[in-house]
Amino acid sequence: MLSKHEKELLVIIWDKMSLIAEDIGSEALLRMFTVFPKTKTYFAHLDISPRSPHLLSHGKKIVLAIADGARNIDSLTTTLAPLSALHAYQLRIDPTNFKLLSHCLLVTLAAKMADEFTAVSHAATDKFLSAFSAVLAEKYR
Ligand code: ZNH
Repeated sequence: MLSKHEKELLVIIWDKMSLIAEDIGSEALLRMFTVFPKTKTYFAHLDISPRSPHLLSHGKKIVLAIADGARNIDSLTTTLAPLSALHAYQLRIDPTNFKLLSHCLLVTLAAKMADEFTAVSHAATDKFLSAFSAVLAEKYR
């Protein structure tokens, strides 16, 4: 589904984003909470106000998990198995939410990367986040 070129591009993009993981992740989360307020219900136990330590640390975890996925794109199912189980059995996140966060991640990348976020990068990232979300949602079946 993803070409060799796209896979290489994704590793480059997410390695770069890993360097500013707190910024990218927290911005994507804030966008999600603002545009889709129901998503906040999962984080009632955390302080998710802008730049709060929880928001930054959680944002960082998300970006690093995605970067890890990009580096292991041909074995996403095994790489993400623990994360998938966590979201399905423990956190019980309704899988429709994965699409919402993916969308907000795309918007965040577009805003941060500006001209560097080419149509090719956009398409590759969109496909990758869909695949990532599908794996996260796998355990619900
Ligand atoms: Zn999630 C957690 C990732 C989506 C909700 N996450 C988490 C973590 C990670 C993640 C890495 C950590 C883990 C540990 O610690 O071990 N996510 C992720 C990703 C994604 C996601 C990558 C996509 C792409 N999530 C999601 C969504 C939601 C969520 C959509 C909702 C809305 N998570 C969550 C929660 C948690 C998590 C709630 C827990 C937090 C705390 O800290 O408590």
